[in-house]
Amino acid sequence: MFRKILIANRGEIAVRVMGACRKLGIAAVTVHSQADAAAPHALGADETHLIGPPPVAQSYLNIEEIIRAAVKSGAEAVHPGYGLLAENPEFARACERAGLVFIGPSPAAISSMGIKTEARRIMKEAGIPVVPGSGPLGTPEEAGKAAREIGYPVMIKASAGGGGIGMQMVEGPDVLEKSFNTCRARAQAAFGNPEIYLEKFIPGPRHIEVQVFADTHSNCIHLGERECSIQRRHQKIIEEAPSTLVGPEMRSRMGADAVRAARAIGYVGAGTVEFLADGEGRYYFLEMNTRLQVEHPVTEMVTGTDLVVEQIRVASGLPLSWSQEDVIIAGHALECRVYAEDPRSFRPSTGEITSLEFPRGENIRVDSGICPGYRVTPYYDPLLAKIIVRAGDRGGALELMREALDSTVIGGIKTNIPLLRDIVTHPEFAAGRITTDFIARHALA
Ligand code: MV4
Repeated sequence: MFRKILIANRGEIAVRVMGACRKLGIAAVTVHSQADAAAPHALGADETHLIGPPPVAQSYLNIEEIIRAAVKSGAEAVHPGYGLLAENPEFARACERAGLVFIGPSPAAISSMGIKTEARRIMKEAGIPVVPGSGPLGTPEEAGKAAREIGYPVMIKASAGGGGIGMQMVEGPDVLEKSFNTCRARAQAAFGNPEIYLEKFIPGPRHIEVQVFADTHSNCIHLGERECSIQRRHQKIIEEAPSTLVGPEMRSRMGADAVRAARAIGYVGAGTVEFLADGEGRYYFLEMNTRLQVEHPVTEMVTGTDLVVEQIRVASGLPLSWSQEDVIIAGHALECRVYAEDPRSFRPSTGEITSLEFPRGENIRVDSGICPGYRVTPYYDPLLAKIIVRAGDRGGALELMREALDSTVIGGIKTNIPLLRDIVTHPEFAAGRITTDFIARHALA
């Protein structure tokens, strides 16, 4: 087992990974920018290194500086968290070159899933249902031909995108060329890669993702699904496990498909296979995330696992701690993401945290990256904390979440807690009638 790990991230996830290191008796080294010298992930580490000025391009995305800190500290492995460098194959390769174990899959696995047309091709070949659609498209004429075959409406998406960034719905052939050019220009600007492709538009879909885990001894299992359909501008707000849409039969089919997807790319570590479900029992592969997800705690709560501890064990070469039969989904878990934003305008809110109180209780977990006196700046993701609850059933979890939200105090900045409260107390949400347009449909934003 490793003696020292460097955490190449910040905020709540850096703190979360530190907790797993503590459990395993591993020293945790963190990195911080000038804006984060007083952040919990810097103050709470066994050792922390200043890596640069506030902007991420000069600090948390500065591969050279992070590798330098890792080597200097004598760390044997690097945990990337999520976002930032977590799905950057260059970073995984730079770790390898420096003799550091990257806690995650191989650079090749990261690369193949980063290009969505490549991911779709691989999964289709592996026999996994993918959204009907095209390969990479070069010209509007090619796109027109593909769209006619698929049938309108269609979605145009960026190959290098993901998470809905840059995608556009196209109702019919008269607007296809315009959308094609817009999407292509946006893809080039956002990802430096103009490649785009088409998918059939799936109306009123649900976003359901399956947690998978593989080790270096050819074992691969799934840990059930998470429902992530409550989103705003492709930003998830509330996640839960299990999904109200998924029964035992669908779970084992989706789980088997997700495991097949992971095996198809020789996956190692924690991964997530995203599906779009149409509400009639059909589901389609959308993309695979080759990292630990923000919402991993809901899976941990219903399976009684620690996915970060397992990531570290697997990276050190140990076999998986569980077989498929060991994974039992019990009860219901919900996660609310607390963002630093104005609950009406959704504009980011910045300032010093003047007071802070989080709920406590046996079935309540709070993963947070802030403390009183910390200054929230506009440089980083506005996620402040995640409130996670568990109960025997969904109704109990909803009730406990409302109580947890009501006993949370964050002073000095604005947060989205009022919006979260509106959602968890909404009768339609309680009834499980969740769709991807829930917030807009119920005029909560
Ligand atoms: C779609 C879709 C309909 N048809 N693809 C948005 C986030 C990204 N993961 C994919 N997204 C979508 N892709 C096809 N072919 C509708 C969405 C979508 C969505 C999906 C899941 C959860 C919330 C959503 C909100 C808007 C659109």
